[in-house]
Amino acid sequence: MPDPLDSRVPPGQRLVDDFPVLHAGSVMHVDKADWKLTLSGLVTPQATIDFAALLALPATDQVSDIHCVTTWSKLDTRWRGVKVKDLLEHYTIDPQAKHCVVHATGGWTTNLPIEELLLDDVLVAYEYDGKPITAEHGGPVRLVVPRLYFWKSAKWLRGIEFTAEERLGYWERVGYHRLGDPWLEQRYS
Ligand SMILES: Nc1nc2c(c(=O)[nH]1)N[C@H]1C(S)=C(S)[C@@H](COP(=O)(O)O)O[C@H]1N2
Ligand SMILES: [Mo]
Repeated sequence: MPDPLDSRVPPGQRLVDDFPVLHAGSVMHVDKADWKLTLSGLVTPQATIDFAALLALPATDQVSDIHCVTTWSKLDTRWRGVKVKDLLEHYTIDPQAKHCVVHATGGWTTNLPIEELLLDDVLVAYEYDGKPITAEHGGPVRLVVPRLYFWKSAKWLRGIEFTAEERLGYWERVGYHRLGDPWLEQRYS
């Protein structure tokens, strides 16, 4: 009998029950009161959104599977946050913008095509499993991009910069795949 879970586990991945903590450098400690998301580059108006403003936006509860390039996958992770798509509703992205650079506190970055950023399940998340996201897991606010390897899900999110050209992020510059689709096993470029 084929295991029905297999269809949810991308090639080369194995399931874990715990929630590993993984990042370059040290854990960033960002106070909710100081947290801000800056929208910059080819977007109007340029803006900063603080934590209260984020909480005031329509929230989404979502259950997603996540897949780290180091081969662990975790099924049914529960997040609450604001869809990027909803957050950007009151902003205009310049038609020349095709990519974005996602900025994290501490200088870490990752890159995404805008069409991936705007998928329905991409969240600016502030709760994990019914509780505020811990600092270890990127709180107070992280990005969650379930359809790509989990390194695209920037912890300690602080900015989204819209660009015409693709600008590679921290891991992408050292050889990780520019897109990182786990179903196509796009680990390295
Ligand atoms: N700011 C930041 N975000 C990051 C990373 C990082 O090094 N810095 N690592 C990524 C990687 S490789 C993974 S697998 C996930 C891990 O998230 P977790 O620690 O909550 O499991 O965060 C991603 N987001
Ligand atoms: Mo990862």
